[in-house]
Amino acid sequence: MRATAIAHPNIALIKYWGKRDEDLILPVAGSLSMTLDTVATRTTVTLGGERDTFTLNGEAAQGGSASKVFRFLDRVRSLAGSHTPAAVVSHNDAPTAAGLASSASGFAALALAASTAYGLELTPRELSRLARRGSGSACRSTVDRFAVWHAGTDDETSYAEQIDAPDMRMIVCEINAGPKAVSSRDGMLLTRDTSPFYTEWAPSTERALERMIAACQAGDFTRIGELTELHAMRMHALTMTTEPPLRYLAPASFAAFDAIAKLRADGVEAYGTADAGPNVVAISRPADAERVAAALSEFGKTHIAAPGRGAYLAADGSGEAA
Ligand code: 2P0
Repeated sequence: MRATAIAHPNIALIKYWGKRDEDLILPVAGSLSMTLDTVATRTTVTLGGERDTFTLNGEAAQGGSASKVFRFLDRVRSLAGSHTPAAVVSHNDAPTAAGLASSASGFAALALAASTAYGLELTPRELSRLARRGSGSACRSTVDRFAVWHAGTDDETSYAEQIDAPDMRMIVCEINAGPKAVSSRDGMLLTRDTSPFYTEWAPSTERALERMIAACQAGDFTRIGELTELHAMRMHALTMTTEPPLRYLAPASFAAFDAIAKLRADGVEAYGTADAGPNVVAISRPADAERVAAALSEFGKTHIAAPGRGAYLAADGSGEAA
């Protein structure tokens, strides 16, 4: 009747950008990510009450974010054969300060807390598929350490599972660049509808993913890094060809990529990536992370993340989110 789950964001090395099905949230291509051990979303779902409620960071949520959560609860109830409303109480460690999208950790935690509260016993694959329906990238935050999201062709075949990769660190650099960019969801639609390069994006991403999987299996950090930066640049190049152009990277983002290249020239292996915003995330071997963080600190607040756990239930089973 009540469950609390914790989940962390993930950052993709091969990016998800574009859907083949908006309702099922099936991507046009697979992707691969690291789940972070920093920044948590903690969510408690309690069954009962007159109607669904959603409290985020101590305030009753309204509008779009609340209706997304309520639609998600409807989906869980239809799986469980229940009509009971629920109270969702969620706390995000650093909703904006970390500069990390909260939808991945948010829906991964909600999928686990809600499915548990409604008495569903989901397999890891089923949990990943359920999280995907809330937000595509959330399916990867149900997985420990490194996840590959198989694009699949339908609801059953589109899920994330663990993949081995060498230990590494992500250095998150929060670059403050003013007004908020277009959301990923809207940006993906604009790209599909207006970029002349969109048709080549999906097959080239699948090829990049195959190469990335091979590099992970070979434990080849250098290759992983090269492919990571290449694929991030391709995603940003693609968004810049929409009408009107979507430019997520700021001048300081490019300066951070230059600093990463300079580190490499100086013998420190670091590689950069960036999501749908100006923040830059570098990857490095564990021993180099502090040096990379120092080099990026002039562009914004930085923190270092190691591979972390996929969504998990709170140990005591109670511990309601604040
Ligand atoms: C990724 N992003 O692979 C890419 C890179 C943003 C840039 O996954 O519409 O918030 O909820 O499925 O999951 C952001 O996409 O989008 C994302 P929806 P989501 O991390």
